[in-house]
Amino acid sequence: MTVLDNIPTRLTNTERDQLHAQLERDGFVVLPRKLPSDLMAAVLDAIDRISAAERQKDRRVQSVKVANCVDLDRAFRRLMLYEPALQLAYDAFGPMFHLNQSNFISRVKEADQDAARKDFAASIDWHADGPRPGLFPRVDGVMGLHYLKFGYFLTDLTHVGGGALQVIRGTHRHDELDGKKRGFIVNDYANDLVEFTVEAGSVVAFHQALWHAAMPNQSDVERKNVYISYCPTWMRPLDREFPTEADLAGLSPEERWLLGEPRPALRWWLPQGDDATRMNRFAPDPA
Ligand SMILES: O=C(O)CCC(=O)C(=O)O
Repeated sequence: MTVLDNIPTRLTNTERDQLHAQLERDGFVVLPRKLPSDLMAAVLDAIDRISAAERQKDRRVQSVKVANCVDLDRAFRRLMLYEPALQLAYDAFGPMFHLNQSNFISRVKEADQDAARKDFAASIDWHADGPRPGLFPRVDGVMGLHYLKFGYFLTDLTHVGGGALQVIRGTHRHDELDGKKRGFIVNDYANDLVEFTVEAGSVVAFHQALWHAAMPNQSDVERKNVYISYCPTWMRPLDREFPTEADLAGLSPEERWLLGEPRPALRWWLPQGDDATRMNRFAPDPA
């Protein structure tokens, strides 16, 4: 059992069964427990340091989005190893999964944002994740789960207009925006619209094909969050190249595995040695 702040974070087998069923039905779940506060503090500190450095480059107040953040600070690698996320990834993909993507966003109040910088770091309209989602293979006529994405919301979003993540329930089983490249109206889906106006420390997991969006932050609370996703080892990561042995110096066997340690081509597909057992601690507990 992992205990940080004396709070056990590991999911029970019953919880993981329920979450897995919910994920299949709705395309998303909110994890039952919040992030431990020491982990939150470490990640927030890293976000603030890196965002400050980015803003130094251009002193106009701006929202910041940084890809592949696991390579920038150990705090993000701790988050990459967050046990409940890896338990759910294990349930989705079995033992042969690794890191697909990591990024953080620090989203300032829209009114403070320079107009020239109103890009996808400032807000992002309705979409399903790609690359070009319609080209992913389908399973039984619907988009398969190719990666599972975790949103870690580190600042309060219970107030109105904070730029929270929104999703439309069940749309992982639809074509992206029902094929409406023009004329998509979110109110047509109002009954299934879910906005995560959650407390700091909340964690949301979702299917890559679920339609989602984040509107501009209209509040005074800077929205800070991290997205980390996992995919089978036979898929390449979305925002990084695989590391060399030198890049992995001093990292744990689990970190090496998730980051994609160098190995012969076939072993990305067929496990050898301890490949299929490296992530064993995230398997369901023995009955
Ligand atoms: O800004 C957000 O929270 C949404 C990010 C998003 O849509 C994405 O990562 O695909």
